[in-house]
Amino acid sequence: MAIREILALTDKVGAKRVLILCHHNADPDAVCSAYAFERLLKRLRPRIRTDVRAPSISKLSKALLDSLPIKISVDQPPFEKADIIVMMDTNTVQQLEPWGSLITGLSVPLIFIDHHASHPETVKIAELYISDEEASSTCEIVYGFYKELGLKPTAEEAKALFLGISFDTKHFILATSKTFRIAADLIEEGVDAQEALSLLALPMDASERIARLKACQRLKILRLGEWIIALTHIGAYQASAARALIDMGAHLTVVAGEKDGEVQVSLRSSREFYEKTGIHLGRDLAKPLGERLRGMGGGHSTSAGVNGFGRVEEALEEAERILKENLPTSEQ
Ligand SMILES: [Mn+2]
Repeated sequence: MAIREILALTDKVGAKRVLILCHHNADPDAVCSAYAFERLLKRLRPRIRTDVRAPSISKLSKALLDSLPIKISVDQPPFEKADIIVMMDTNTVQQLEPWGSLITGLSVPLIFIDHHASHPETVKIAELYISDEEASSTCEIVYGFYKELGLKPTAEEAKALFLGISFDTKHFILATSKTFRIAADLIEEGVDAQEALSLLALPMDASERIARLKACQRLKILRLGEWIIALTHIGAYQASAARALIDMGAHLTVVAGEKDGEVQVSLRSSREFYEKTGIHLGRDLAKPLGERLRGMGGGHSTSAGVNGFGRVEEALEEAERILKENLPTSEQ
């Protein structure tokens, strides 16, 4: 029904120009669903001129744009020229800021295609609201359009759809049986799953790689009971280094950095550490550490940060002291 309703609307208003928008900081699902939808619309109504835009594009999406023939501009579109505006992966116009407020004032029919919980304000302003909360991604909904019409995506469209689905399902961790069926279809259309998934790893520049490696070089490893704690310092990329150390096997990591007498600390722990010890990094480590460093600290259960004053050595010593106060100290 869905794609037929969209076509009925474009035909009814005699649409010559269709503007397709992604939410701000457009993620791969938004970007890829916009691309596939644009291609499909062009195939069905070749005379329609399409224009795909986003107020901003995520770092990962930008990297994907290099390997797919997707053209998306971040310039403000000439809204008055559009006969229909289609919002992809978006459930409120606020997600289109700074363009959101401009869109609500228009008399152009608005179409929303999305898989998030539908929003009552959007229901009011939408001419057509295609929302499927069961769908893993907007790309899954767009693939449904092809199915509905008995069409097959081209190899490039299939690749884009596969990328959007992989991203939104966290590499299929959140996939349903339907998602796997669609993924299988797309692979049969020529998608190289291994290559596509590798594109979703954010490229890392040389300075970040070196920062991570130096953080390892300067590592102090501590055992508190059954827990392995990794403490280190690095001038930049503290959060990236902290994530890397958790991936390498530390249960908890403290990465400090210093600049002009100010010290910044990134804290990460494994889920297992939090569940077994009940130590909440934001509350039990970042907050007291922030106070001891005459600054502020806070965050989530397994991810937190501190900004304060002093030297990295001091920050790491204080963090160690707080951990020893909170954990059984059978240090080896
Ligand atoms: Mn999405």
